[in-house]
Amino acid sequence: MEALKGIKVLDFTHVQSGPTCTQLLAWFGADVIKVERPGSGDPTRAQLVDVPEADSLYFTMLNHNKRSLTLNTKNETGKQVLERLVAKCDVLVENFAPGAMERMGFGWEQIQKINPRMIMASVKGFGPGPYEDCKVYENVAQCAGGAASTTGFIDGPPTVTGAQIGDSGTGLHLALGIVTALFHRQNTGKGQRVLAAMQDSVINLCRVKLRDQQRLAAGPLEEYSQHGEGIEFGDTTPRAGNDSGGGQPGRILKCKGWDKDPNAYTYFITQAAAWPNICTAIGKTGWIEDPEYATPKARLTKLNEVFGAIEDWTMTKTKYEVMQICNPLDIPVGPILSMKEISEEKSLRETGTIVKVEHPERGPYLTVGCPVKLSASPAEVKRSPLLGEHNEEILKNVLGYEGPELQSIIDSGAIG
Ligand code: CAO
Repeated sequence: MEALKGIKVLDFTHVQSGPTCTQLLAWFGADVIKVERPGSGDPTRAQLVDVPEADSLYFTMLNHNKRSLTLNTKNETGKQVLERLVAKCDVLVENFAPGAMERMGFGWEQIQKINPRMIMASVKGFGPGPYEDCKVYENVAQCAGGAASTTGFIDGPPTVTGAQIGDSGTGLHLALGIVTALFHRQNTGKGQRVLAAMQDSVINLCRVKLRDQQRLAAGPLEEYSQHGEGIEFGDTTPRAGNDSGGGQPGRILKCKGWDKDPNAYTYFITQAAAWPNICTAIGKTGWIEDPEYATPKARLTKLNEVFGAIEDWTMTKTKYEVMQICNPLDIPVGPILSMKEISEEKSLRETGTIVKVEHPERGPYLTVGCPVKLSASPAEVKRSPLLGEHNEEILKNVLGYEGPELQSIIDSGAIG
C-alpha cells in the first residue's frame, strides 16, 4: 500500500531542489500534480538536451511518478483553476524566487483563506535576513552554507562537491518538513507553512565542520593531517583534503591500475580497533606493539608514513580486492566508484537504486530510484510526464470540470 495514498500535492516546483522533494512524495504514493507554464514547462525540460525533441535527462530524472498540468497562472481563468486546485490539494510545494507566489496572488494568507488545511512548503535560497530576496542556485548554497570553505585541499581554493547538497539536499529536508506537517495536521486539522532554506540545509549537512570550528578554541585539531604535518591552524575550520570527518584518520589511496584509471583508488580508515589487523594485512606486524605506532595518539604525527606504507600495499591490489581483504578484518575501506561502475553495478539494479525507465520520446534511460526503502510501501519508478500530458484528466477527475465549463477553460488559453 502506498504510504501517502490519498495525499494530493500541487507541485509548483522547477529545476532541481523542489522537484527532488515532490518526486520523493510521489514515490511514497502521493498524487503529485506538476503545474507548468504552457508551451515551455519546467525550464529543465529543454536544458542539457541529449536527444533532440525529447525531454532532457535533467527533467526526466527529477520528475518521475508525477502528472503534468499546463496552466498559465497569470491568466484570469488560469487563476480560477489554480484556486480550485488549492482547494482540492493537501500540499503546495514551490521553489520560485522570493515573492513570486505573492505576485501571482497566492501568498500564504490567501492560500490559508482558500484552504486552511493546506500545507504550503517552499524552498528558498536563504531564510529571513539580509539575503532573503536573493535567487540562489546549487553552488551558491554550497558556498554560503560552509561546504565550499571546508572542501578541497589546504593549499587549494574552496571547492564545491559533485553531490548536490544545496538542491537535492534541501529537497530532502523539505520532504521531511512536509510529512511532519501532515502528521501535525492529522492531529490539529490545520495546515502550516514549511520553509527549507538552501543555506540552512547545507549548514545542517556541514554540522561537523561547525563542531571543529568550536574545537579550535581548545587547541589544534589533532586528527587533521595538517597537524601531523606541522602546519599551524588559523582561526577557522580549514579544508581537510580527504581526511575523514570523524576522529579516525582516513585517506584516499592508490590501488592497482591507478596510473591508467582515474578512479583506481580506495578510501582507507585506520580505525583504532583494527590497527593490529591493518598491520598484519600490510606486513608491518612490528608496528602492532611498537609504542611509536601502537596508539592513535602516537600515530598522529606519522600519518604520512603510515598511509604511505598502507598505500604501498593497496597499490598491489585492485580497489575491489582491497575491499574483499579488509572487510572480513573489520578494516573500513571503500572503493572509489565511477558513475560508469555505479550504472553497471548489478546489486544496485536489484535493489531498485538504479533503475532503467522507458520513455516514449527518448527510449530507455537510467535513473536513481527511491533511495529510501519502505517494506510495506515499495516505490515503483514510473516515467516523468510529457508537458501537459494529464491536462484533461486533472481538469475533469480532480477538479470536476465538465461540459461547457471545461470547454471555456480550454478556449481561454489558460492551459495553452
Ligand atoms: N504561469 C505563468 N507564470 C508562471 C508560471 C505559470 N505556470 N510558473 C511560473 N511563472 C512565473 C512566476 O509567476 C514568476 O513570475 P514573476 O517573476 O513575474 O512573479 C516566474 O515565472 C518564476 O520565476 P522565478 O523567478 O522563480 O524563476 P527564475 O528562472 O528567474 O529563477 C531560481 C530561478 C531557481 C533562481 C529561482 O526560482 C529561485 O531562487 N528559487 C528559490 C531557490 C531555489 O529553489 N533554487 C534552486 C533551484 S534548483 O538549482
